[in-house]
Amino acid sequence: MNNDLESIGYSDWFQSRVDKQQQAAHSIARVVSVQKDSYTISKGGEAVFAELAGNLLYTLDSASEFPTTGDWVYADFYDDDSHAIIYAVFPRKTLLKRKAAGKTVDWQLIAANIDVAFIVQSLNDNFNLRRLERYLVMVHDSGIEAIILLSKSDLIAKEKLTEIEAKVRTVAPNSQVIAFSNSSEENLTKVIGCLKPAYSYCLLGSSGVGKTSLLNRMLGENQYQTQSVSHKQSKGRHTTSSRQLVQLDNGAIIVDTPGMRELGSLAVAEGLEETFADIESLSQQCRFTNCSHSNEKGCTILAAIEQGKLSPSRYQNYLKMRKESEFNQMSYLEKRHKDKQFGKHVKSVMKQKKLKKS
Ligand SMILES: Nc1nc2c(ncn2[C@@H]2O[C@H](COP(=O)(O)OP(=O)(O)OP(=O)(O)O)[C@@H](O)[C@H]2O)c(=O)[nH]1
Ligand SMILES: [Mg+2]
Ligand SMILES: [Zn+2]
Repeated sequence: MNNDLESIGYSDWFQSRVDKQQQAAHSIARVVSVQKDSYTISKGGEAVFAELAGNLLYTLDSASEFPTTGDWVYADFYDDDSHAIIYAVFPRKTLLKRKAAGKTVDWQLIAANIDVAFIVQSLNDNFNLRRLERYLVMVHDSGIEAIILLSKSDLIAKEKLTEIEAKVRTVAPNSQVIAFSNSSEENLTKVIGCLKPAYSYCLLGSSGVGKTSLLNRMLGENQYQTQSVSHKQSKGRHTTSSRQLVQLDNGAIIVDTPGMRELGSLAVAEGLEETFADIESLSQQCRFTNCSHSNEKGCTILAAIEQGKLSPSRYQNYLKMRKESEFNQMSYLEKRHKDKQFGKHVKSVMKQKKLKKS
């Protein structure tokens, strides 16, 4: 395998899915950033300006098929690698996406082929267990490992911190949780110690929690712009507005993302199962297989809530997300069905036209 590509995350997973024909015709590269109609891509060195081949543009039929930050692509490089054309996109190992607001069915892509997501909440004012659960569901659904970072530990008292950490462990028993501070540098080396060469990471979390500040700390210089929360509120916009892959000195690859006001709707059956494994397993022990967990005898969920083993708000949040996810999955399938029928309709109209002509 090519060492330069490996250094930016290429692995056996991608190698075993390589398209022999594409590989023979083109180079392999990774999408570093996405602009409106163009990209920058890299073979391990400098990022190069790239555009989509007309042919590819023509065959992509939904927004989620377009290349996104972190994608592997087949491309041709021209003029001493000063620009490039993208011909095809590799299968994705993981994909972070959220449903765009509104009634559209399409997804807004956040990043592809991320191995580990840092979910950041600030300890002073952004901390919220229910929101954390939403992020966990999204990350787990993509098959990505989650590390929970509680930022701005300099702003709260030790006892309060211990209390919050304990709460976080109840909603994410299998994830690493680190409280840290960009300002006092508390636990900063511990956070940086999570980063492994050639692994891809992303920073997720609300605006103002300190994602970009952390990236700057990781880089050891203030390369990217950060902004105080109050200043942001007066301007009403996020400081970070683009997503790009950044390689650190130790070889880890990281994507900073603009803070998301809301995660959008979910359609995430698998993510729910993993994030709420405790509830899923409790519900399998109810006396009745069709238990609605509302008033039945022998309901293990109601019993767990009664005994204080399951927090009612955690259970409520689970129900809310499950409902939302079921609804979105259904409407998605329905939309696909409609699209197919529309396709058939177009075909039959074309056929009739042809018949009339002949
Ligand atoms: N006290 C304290 N302030 C911090 C810490 N980390 C970041 N800040 C401040 O919080 C503000 C927001 O930080 P950013 O790094 O811009 O936040 P962000 O998550 O990148 O925000 P968006 O790009 O809008 O999503 C800045 O004023 C930072 O100086 C910290 O650990 N402690
Ligand atoms: Mg930022
Ligand atoms: Zn039950």
